[in-house]
Amino acid sequence: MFEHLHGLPADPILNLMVQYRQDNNPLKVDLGVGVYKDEQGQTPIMQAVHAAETHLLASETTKTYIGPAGSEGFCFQISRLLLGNDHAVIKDQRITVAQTPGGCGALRVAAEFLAKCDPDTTVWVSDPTWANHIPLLKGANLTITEYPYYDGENKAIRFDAMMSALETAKSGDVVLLHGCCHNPSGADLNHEQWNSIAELVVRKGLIPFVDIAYQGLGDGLVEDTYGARLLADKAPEMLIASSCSKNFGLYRDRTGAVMVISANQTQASVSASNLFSIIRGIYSMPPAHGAAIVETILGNEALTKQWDDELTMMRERILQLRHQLAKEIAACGTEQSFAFIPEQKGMFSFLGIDKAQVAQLKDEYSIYMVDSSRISIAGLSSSNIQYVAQSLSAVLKG
Ligand code: PLP
Ligand code: TYF
Repeated sequence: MFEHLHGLPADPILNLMVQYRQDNNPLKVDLGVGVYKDEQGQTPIMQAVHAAETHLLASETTKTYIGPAGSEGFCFQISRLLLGNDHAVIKDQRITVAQTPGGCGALRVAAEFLAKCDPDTTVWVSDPTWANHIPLLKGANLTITEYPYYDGENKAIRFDAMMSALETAKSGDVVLLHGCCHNPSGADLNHEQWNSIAELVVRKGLIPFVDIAYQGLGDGLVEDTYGARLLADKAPEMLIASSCSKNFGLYRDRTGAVMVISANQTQASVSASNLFSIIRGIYSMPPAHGAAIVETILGNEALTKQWDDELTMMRERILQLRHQLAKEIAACGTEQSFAFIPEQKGMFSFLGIDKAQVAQLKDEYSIYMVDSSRISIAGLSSSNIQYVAQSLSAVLKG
């Protein structure tokens, strides 16, 4: 039976981690997978997370089952963190929230939810988008189509082309939008652009689906939610996938949430029953630990402040690395300008070099990045940034 299978390629991003680990060059630099790293190249456990874990270890009394929605307290806190404490969709009980195994779990559950609403649903994704969006949506047999998003030549959002493409979408089509810190381009929509998208989505009866995996790593915890909050204000129906992997540093603890906003409270209870039924059919209920940490932090003022301060430090360090990289590359006298890097947001930017140059950086300099030339900014540090700039410059000069 198993002989019917044929081998498949590994996840291209996660596979880079393996290749990097096997490289013996002491100068090696990992700009591949999007995980935050400190000056020492470590992905630390945040102190607020550590404090919450210590508290949980001392106070936890049971590990009995929870339901498909996970912890109610976590769901409440995470929806308030995203939408604000007093958002109408929370007050009007139009929102259903379920704790999920990471943002990927949220995306997959949301995809199944859409397929249950209508198996012929079309989801519009940005060109380019995060590579994992495709298998997560295709897993539910949804039809995927692209809208233009990033212009690699001009390092800018192709906003007019994006809007023209979405004008051709039909009522009931779903538009997947990155809430902030677009992965892979780092090019984020401004407020005016979000306003235009909200107008279009409502006018055409499209369903916005916001994936937000980097809240707090772009402009700020509240600032990064502009688009999600606006769409939740305006659209009668909406989906959100949120992740705590990056902003709480909980990657392997698989912590996230799916949110379904329905047109009214009655519909919301029908949506909830379907959402929970889907979850039961996939993994029954989510893992508890990561969400318990988040719930503990967000339910405690001092821990929230500590976490917010740590997150602010991470965000500011990423921005500083962006400025420093652009400066170091310019200092090498490269012809091309990299001044766009500090203008972009979050963990990623494209260097804009070709596949052969990416391979050369890996093979000759042990500098690892995704084939598309996407770099994870947090992989830089004061000890490797000059090496990266000089190596890039050497490759560019041929
Ligand atoms: N969405 C985007 C755009 C991402 O980059 C990621 C990865 O970090 C996720 C969702 C979900 O990640 P996770 O499942 O680790 O929470
Ligand atoms: O894009 C990234 O690097 C992160 C991490 O299957 C990631 O979003 C990469 C691949 C994957 C899950 C997470």
